[in-house]
Order: sequence, then C-alpha cells, then structure tokens
Amino acid sequence: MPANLPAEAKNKYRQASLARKPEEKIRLLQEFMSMFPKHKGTENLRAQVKRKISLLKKEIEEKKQKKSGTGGPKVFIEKEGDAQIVILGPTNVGRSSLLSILTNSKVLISSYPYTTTEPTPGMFNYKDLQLQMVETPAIMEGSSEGGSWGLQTLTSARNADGIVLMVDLSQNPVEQFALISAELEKAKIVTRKPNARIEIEKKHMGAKLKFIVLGRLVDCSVKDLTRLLKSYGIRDATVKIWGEATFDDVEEAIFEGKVYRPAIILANKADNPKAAERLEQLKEVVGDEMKILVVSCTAKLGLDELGSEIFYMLNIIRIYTKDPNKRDASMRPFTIRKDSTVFDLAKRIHSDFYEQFSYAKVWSKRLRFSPQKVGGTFPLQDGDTVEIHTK
Ligand SMILES: Nc1nc2c(ncn2[C@@H]2O[C@H](COP(=O)(O)OP(=O)(O)OP(=O)(O)O)[C@@H](O)[C@H]2O)c(=O)[nH]1
Ligand SMILES: [Mg+2]
Repeated sequence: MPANLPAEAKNKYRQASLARKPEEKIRLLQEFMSMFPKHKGTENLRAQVKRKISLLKKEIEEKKQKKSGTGGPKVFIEKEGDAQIVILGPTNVGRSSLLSILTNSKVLISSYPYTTTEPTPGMFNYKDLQLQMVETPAIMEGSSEGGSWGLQTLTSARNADGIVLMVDLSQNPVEQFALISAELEKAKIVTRKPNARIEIEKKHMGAKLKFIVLGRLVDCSVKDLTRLLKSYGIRDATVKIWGEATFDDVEEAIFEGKVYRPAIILANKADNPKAAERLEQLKEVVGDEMKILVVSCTAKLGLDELGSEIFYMLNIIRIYTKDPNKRDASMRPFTIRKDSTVFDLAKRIHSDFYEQFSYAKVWSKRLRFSPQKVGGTFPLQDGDTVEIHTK
C-alpha cells in the first residue's frame, strides 16, 4: 500500500483531509496524486483516491440539484431498521423479484435488462428484526470505476452491513460470480473476514493519540503506529485494534481503504433445467469460502432459509432489555455484535447505563436459574433478556 510515500505527499494528503469544501478537497487530492509515481505499487492508492474524488464530485452534484430542486438519483439509502443488506448482481438475475417477495417495496420486474436504475429499499421482517434490503442497479464490468451507476452500486455495498451476491442459474453463474468479485475487489470491499479490525476515531484537538489494542500487533509497536499516524497529521484520535494487525493494515485504515462486508451467494432461477449442473460448477469455484443458498423467486423455492442465513452472516445477536419497574421485556430487541458483554449493551443503550453500572439480571434458557445476577463482563448470547441496574 502507500508505503514510503514522500513526506510532501503525506503533507498534501493531510491538507486534503483537513479541507472543508469538497471543491478544495478535490483539488488537493488531485495534487496529492501527482506527487507519487505511477506504478504497480501505487495502483491501489490511486484507485482509492480516484474513488474519493468521484464521491466528492457526486456530493457537489447533489448539492447543486438540491439547490435547483431537480432531485436526481440517490447515491445510497440511509440506514433504517436493524441492519442494511445490499442485493448485488448483474442485470436480470432477479434482484427486483427478490425484493418484491421479501418486502412490500413496489419495484419493477422485467425481462428487459437494466430496469433498476437507482438504489431501492424495502423492509424485510425476519423474526423480530427489521432487515432493510436494498436493490442496487446492476453491477457490470467497470462498475468500480464509477460509470453506469457503478458509483451508486458500490457505494451502497460499502455503506451496508452485509451483501447478498445474486447470480442466475439460467446463465453462467461462475462468470457472474467472477464479475461481482472482481468489481468488489477493485472497489476495495472484501468479503473474506480479515485478520484485524481497526477503527480510527478522530477526536477533538488536545485529546492526543490513544491506542486500545484488544488483539496483537504483528510487525510493529504502538510507538511505530504513533509515528505513522502523526506523519499523516493525525494527532488526536482513539485507535482500536482487534485481532492480528500489521503496520500496513493500520495504514490502510488511515485511508479508509479496505472495508470488510460479510456476504452470501444467492443462486436464483433454480427452476432452470440446467440449474443443478451449473450449481456444481459454481460450488467448485467458491469452495467453502462463502455460503451458497439456492432459490427460485418465481417458483418460490429455498426462500424460507434466507432470513436465518442473513442473520447468521451478520454475526449479530438479539438482546431484549427489561425495565426493573416493568413486568415484561421489550418487544423489539437491541442488535449487537456477537461476543458482546453486558457492558457493550449498556454502552449501546446510553452512556449513563455504562458509567453508572452496578449489576445486571439476565434471563436465558441456557442458564440453570433465571434471572441470574451478573457483572458487566458477562458474555451475552442471542435471545438473552437483560435488566440493568445503575448506582
Ligand atoms: N425462470 C425464472 N425467472 C426468474 C426468476 N426470478 C426472476 N426471474 C425473471 O427474471 C427476469 C428479471 O427479473 P428482475 O427481478 O427484474 O431482475 P433484476 O435483477 O432486478 O434486473 P435489472 O433490475 O433489470 O437489472 C424477469 O423476467 C423475472 O420474471 C426465477 O427464479 N426463475
Ligand atoms: Mg431490478
């Protein structure tokens, strides 16, 4: 990645990230790009900066449209519900058909290609969760460069909590999968779980650099990382690191480069006479890298499992909360990351619950006695009911 960039280039990047106006940012980013040589080693960096520039251009465009009242297509859909899942695939694989089965969204289904031209949402109720499904315009070769709705499609994928990769068993699903994978890779969206997760939260001036390493630094020390962040002008931030992180991983995170989005493959049109044969070919290529769910939207096959597969993919759990003064727990659960503790839940509800935490009561089928009085580090599981008591 951007290793060994000249100091003046880093300085330019810092100016760009500090600039407020998108026009100004674009100018500085363009200057930044001209400050390092074009070769294989900087290819990724150039692609990232180009993507940033095209997003900024879109932002300027949208502001103009808002001012003139002409509207224009949305780049991505604001999140609603418990999680947002993007349906990604080449044209005609049945994305609209899926959206219309799962949600009450009125989308146009047609045998003509490229019917859907802007990100379109619908709410899918699965158990007591609300999963916001978003159909994006068809992905095609070159989408990651931003043309032909590529910006909308890939920005939506980047913005989502998970992705459904849809292919079509009436065509060549191996080619379709390869196409989607290639465009995702170019857009720096990875679907394979990375070894490390890094969050850099910029703080107010004077807050200084704080590192919370919950995993392990593989090839560097906190001192090295402090130097790295400072060289990009980041002096006040909290950096959280989970898992096994390398120096390069942290540098990627500074550029908001790669993002990880969990994904499953949905192989549609299982009613096609050649579906079984083509599915085998797809399985051979995918291996155990990703779950493949086989469905038919028109013949209504295999769709019952979709909700639980998406839930599993998202790696979240549902926690019901209870007010000590009420008899029943909440109907709508909180959704939090798997492997969370009572403290994590407390933080999610309100910082007061965390800061004033005294103890909690947990009701769960897995416990021998319910409720059980627990402390903040108690690990939670899907379906638990929690009552938090403060000091
Ligand atoms: N045989 C068969 N046809 C299907 C199935 N699902 C969808 N179709 C058909 O495939 C065509 C395309 O469906 P859409 O849902 O519009 O596909 P899309 O992916 O939204 O396509 P665009 O938005 O145009 O890119 C329509 O004629 C659907 O009726 C299926 O399971 N089996
Ligand atoms: Mg469509």
